[in-house]
Amino acid sequence: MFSKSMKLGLALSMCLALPAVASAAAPESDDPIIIVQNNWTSQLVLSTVVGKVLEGMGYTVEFAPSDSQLQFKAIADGDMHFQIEAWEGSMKGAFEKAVAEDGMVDAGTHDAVTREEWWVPQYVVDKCPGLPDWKALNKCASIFTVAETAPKGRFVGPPADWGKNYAERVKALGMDFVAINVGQAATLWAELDAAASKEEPIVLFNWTPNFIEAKHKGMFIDFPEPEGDKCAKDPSWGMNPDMVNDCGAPRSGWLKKAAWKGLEAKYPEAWKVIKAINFDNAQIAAASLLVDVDGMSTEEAAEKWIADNQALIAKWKGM
Ligand code: TMO
Repeated sequence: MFSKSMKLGLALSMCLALPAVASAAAPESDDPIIIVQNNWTSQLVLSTVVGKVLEGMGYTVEFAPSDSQLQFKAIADGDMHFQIEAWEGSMKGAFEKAVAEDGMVDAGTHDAVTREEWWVPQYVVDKCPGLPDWKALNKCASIFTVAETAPKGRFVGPPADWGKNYAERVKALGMDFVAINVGQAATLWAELDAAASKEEPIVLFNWTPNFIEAKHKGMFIDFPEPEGDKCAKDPSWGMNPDMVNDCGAPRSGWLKKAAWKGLEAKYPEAWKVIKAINFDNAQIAAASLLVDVDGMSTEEAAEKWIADNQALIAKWKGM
């Protein structure tokens, strides 16, 4: 048996030998931490990055795919534990409702400034004078016509779960467009590549930070700017007095983290890491570029991103 002082000495030397103060007490529970995954590249890569970091601290991690609107209620209920990329343009309504009504925790805002909006490649700007103003775009609607939308123009819209009702915006603003949603993000880029190779007009949903900036020049369309919740909730606001959604998405949107309220008490060291995570635009764009331009798998991209960001990750861990 050890004497009291020997035990103390042993305990002290063990403490000194531990490299990471932040992970000294983890894992507080072997129950899995369930990380939400959505259907766009940066979210998939960065959620995998965070999962690997938590695994490295000794936690058991599971990933659960979720719809980007329904996820917030699931997080509030503790069925899933956190989300690393909640975007204002497409998720503000569902996010804020889950905080206000269901007790979901707003786990902080990243430095990244985001935008999700109709977007045209640069060569379209020459074919349609007056861009990026939405009224100028609308005057050119006919150059975006396809058989499916004739005589109106086609807006290549996002997968349905990215929240915005673009058909409603088109109606509220009286635009000569039909919104045709894609099933998955990859279809957006396939449509863009196909159009760009022939310099055919296209207007599609895009966002920033994203990998696209590195591959195609272009610009977002400027719609009337929303003012708080008024455009989404008050029909009398904006140029259409009878309808909501007569505006665009915010031009400088937030990017937030969302968490289950029980996370802090059950996994305190993991919570500190999640609180500390703060992505900027370049870090998010890099994550998507590794997959969508360099052709890596999500797993490979996560490993590469971790290797490229060692100092940052050490900071998350309080090292
Ligand atoms: C939800 N997203 C960032 C793809 O627009």
